[in-house]
Amino acid sequence: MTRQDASAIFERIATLLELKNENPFKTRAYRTGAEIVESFSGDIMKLAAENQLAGIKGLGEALRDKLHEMATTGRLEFYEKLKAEFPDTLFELFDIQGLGPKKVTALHSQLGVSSLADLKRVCEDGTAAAISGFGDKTVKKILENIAFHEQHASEFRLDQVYPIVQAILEALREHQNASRVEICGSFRRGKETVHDLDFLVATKQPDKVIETFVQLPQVIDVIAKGPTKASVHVKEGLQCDLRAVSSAEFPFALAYFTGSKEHNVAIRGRALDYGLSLNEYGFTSTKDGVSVPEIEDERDIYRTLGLDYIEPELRENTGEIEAAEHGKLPRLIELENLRGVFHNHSTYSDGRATLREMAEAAHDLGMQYFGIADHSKASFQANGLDEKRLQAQIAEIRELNAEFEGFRIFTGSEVDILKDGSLDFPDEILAQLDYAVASVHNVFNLPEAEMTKRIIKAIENPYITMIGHLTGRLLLQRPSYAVNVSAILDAAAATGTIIELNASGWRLDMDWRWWKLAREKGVKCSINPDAHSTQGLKDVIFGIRAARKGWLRREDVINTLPLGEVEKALKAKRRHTA
Ligand code: DGT
Ligand code: CA
Ligand code: CA
Ligand code: ZN
Repeated sequence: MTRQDASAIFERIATLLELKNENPFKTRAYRTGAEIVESFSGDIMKLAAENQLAGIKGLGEALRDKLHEMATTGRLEFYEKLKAEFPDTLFELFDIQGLGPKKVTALHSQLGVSSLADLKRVCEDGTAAAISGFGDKTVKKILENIAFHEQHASEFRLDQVYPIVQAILEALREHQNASRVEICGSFRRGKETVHDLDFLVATKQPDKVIETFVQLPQVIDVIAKGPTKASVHVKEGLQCDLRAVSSAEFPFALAYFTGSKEHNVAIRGRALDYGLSLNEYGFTSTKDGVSVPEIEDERDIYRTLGLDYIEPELRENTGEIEAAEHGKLPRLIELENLRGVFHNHSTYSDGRATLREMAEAAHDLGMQYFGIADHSKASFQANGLDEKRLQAQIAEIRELNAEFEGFRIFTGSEVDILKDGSLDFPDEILAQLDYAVASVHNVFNLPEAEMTKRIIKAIENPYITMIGHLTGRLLLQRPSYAVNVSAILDAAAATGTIIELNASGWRLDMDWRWWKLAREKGVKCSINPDAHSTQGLKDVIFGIRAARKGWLRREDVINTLPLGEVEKALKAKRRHTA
């Protein structure tokens, strides 16, 4: 069981106890426990398995025992029993945005709502709007959120599936009969959400590998099992397919099942021009005098067709084939290129680790600098800082910086863009910072023209170094607010304002589909984890995947610059406009 699973179970327990009207202190303990498990800096599941959890602040004996049980048995008796007291369908309600435990409790106890279908019915027939805490407006919003949720049913975010992919790849690679193992499909292409996971193995003994696959501990049920392929469900209904092929077929199957379908179609068409027919098993000659080449890996397939190797992230048939033909493919950024991060939070605002813990974690990850951008005062729900607390933070950073060598903490702020486009801090305050990230955190319902004007006004401020999570989307949960991204990019290019690629698996905002255009306009990117815990710093990997999918190179991303050069990049806009 992963720490994410354990944390999610504590979170569920808290909500179920709330539904049962249990003691709020007990509920609170589970919720805190969930946060600690999620953000603890060491290997908490290993410690739990070895009974080494004593002394972790906020984790009482009852929760320690439960973690131990989960880490050693993979389940929790207490949770199973608690869950059995409620209908299964009740859990559907928790996936609807804007429906917290309080509202769920009210709907459940007053109207007997126990499923998504029930919820829809009471929202549509007016009964929900009649109970306290639910006006017409709330009900309308809930119905919108249900519709959005249904549109994206059976999709999963990259960060949700990432640990599962790692675990399954590792298990298959350990198999003595598997010579090559890969993940294909949308996951390999770095999509921000996926429908299912497509694993591929090269083996001489498909039956043996398939038997191992269907018996993996993650598997909940087996959908289908044949001599060369199998499909299973893992948690929350996520489907995983495995196909077994021979070593000779492997590169062809890898290319085929990586997709995208559109890319495959174009590549197959190109092969025909070369007198070759291409499918998931291999090449066959379609013309006299054309012989089938020797193929060992995907690279050879592309080479045969007169193309440079196309990285999986680029295989969307959006110009990559032409670029590969003319030697014009970008050399894509890699995780190792990142030298530091901006836009992170600490306990000064809504982060779970102290400034020192965050900085040390960044240092331990091999970064050369760490930027702190806690919320500003208008984000009161996130414990935003006023001027005085910001000054205190700047003073603490100065002291901490004296302790490090070859590593620096930059002072920043994630300053709110207010409704009219003005900023939550005056210029005199912003001028004291090394950089500022400006973000929209409220009033999402403005018309597009007004929202665009609001953000452009912030962009025109010389002290705003970059714009945070440009469109405000939460993947699979909340759509973007209305904003003219193309106009924003023009304004960013004209002023030298950086656009963030927020690397949180929930956001991946600005979306990869915009980055190629942004790059062409000369807009620079900053890949920011928006970390609220030391663990959260590792989310940069999702940002890197999205950046690659957006055709970005090392030189397009400012936090690839080493310490000593990045300071200049942060100040460039001020010098030109202030
Ligand atoms: P998703 O929806 O997130 O699972 O996206 P994919 O791309 O992983 O789609 P999936 O799992 O249905 O299929 C995996 C790959 O297999 C897909 O990217 C391309 C290939 N493929 C599947 N069906 C077809 C097809 O009918 N024609 C072609 N050319 N390729 C296909
Ligand atoms: Ca797939
Ligand atoms: Ca599939
Ligand atoms: Zn934010």
